[in-house]
Amino acid sequence: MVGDGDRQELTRRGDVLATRRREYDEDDVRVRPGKSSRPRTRTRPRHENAIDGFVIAVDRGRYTCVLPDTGPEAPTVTAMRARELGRKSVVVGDRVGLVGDTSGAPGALARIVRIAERSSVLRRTAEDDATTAEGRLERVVVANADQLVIVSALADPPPRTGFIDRCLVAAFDADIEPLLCLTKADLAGPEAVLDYYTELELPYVLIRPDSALDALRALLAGRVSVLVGHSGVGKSTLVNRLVPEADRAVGTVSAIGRGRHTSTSAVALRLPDAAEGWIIDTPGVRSFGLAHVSAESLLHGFPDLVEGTVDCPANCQHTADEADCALDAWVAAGKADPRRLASYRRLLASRSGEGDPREPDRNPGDPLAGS
Ligand SMILES: Nc1nc2c(ncn2[C@@H]2O[C@H](COP(=O)(O)OP(=O)(O)OP(=O)(O)O)[C@@H](O)[C@H]2O)c(=O)[nH]1
Ligand SMILES: [Mg+2]
Repeated sequence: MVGDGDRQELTRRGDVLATRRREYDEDDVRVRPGKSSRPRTRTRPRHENAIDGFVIAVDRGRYTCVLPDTGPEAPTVTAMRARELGRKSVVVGDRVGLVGDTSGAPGALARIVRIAERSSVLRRTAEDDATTAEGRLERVVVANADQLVIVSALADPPPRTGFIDRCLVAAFDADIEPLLCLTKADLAGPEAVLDYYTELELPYVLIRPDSALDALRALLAGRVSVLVGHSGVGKSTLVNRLVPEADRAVGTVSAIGRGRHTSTSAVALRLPDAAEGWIIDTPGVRSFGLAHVSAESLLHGFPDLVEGTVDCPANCQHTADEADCALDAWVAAGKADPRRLASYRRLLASRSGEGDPREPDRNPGDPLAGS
């Protein structure tokens, strides 16, 4: 039996809970109930006081941020994540809300209380195969990039169009504009690679140690660009040329054309002068897994093939064993390079768990084809 007095007491408690519940925002949904019995409202940072920051580096739970409208001389702000962010990851390129000590003084620590909606998210998976746990392990490489600079050396290590194709798929999937950056043009010519992409009208730049970088600088100005590529292709070397004070460590390439994974984390660097842009150096990757991209979306990375699928039967999977896939006729008619179709089909196959996507010899007739 609940007496009147008790009922009032219950109602009052209910009101208090309801009020508290209304004060929570969507971030609280992800918070696991803490062991502490203190009301969470009291420990929550005051979001309305948060100031904007841009994450330029992440290192063992510490986030280096710059504040907008501050010049290159302004101190950076070191921050940690507020507990209430839950499992949301903060990555380089994120625009965040900061509270606490944002002075940038030595030892000062701010807190990230908010992650702004991302205009783009570049992801990659460890493997292609979405049917295995490792395959599904997904990493956000960077947030809010507007340009994906696919860096490939023309030699040492040799170019791999399979890898470039994967990056193109990731770029189209994330709605980030691709730019092909062919380095070490002093060691080999770009003809073979450019020939492969003839149908694509892919913007590209050629880099040699003594080349002027004006064309590249113009393409980077005013944008957030992220460099991706195998280890040893010269990403950090390029960043050091673009941003002389960057001082990024540069590695050597072994006799068999393998880089040494010199860079170990992504870092955003402000482009000098009036360029108003950012360039993000990333660690070299062995592969660019695409398990997070649907089979349907894979095709968007192959704009030269898209039109060829118009005559395909309904539900055509476009694989090599689809007898009526119209892509074979499309390529036979010279509308696209047969190597591009082979590359697309290799990706389709590796997504469904067939074969090792990183195995460069899957197409022995085509030395460029590895990924
Ligand atoms: N010949 C030649 N060598 C280059 C060029 N660019 C870079 N290198 C050399 O390539 C090697 C690797 O360069 P890095 O800049 O460390 O390569 P990275 O892509 O940052 O490698 P990771 O950090 O391991 O991913 C260094 O020995 C550079 O001197 C180039 O245009 N021509
Ligand atoms: Mg590097």
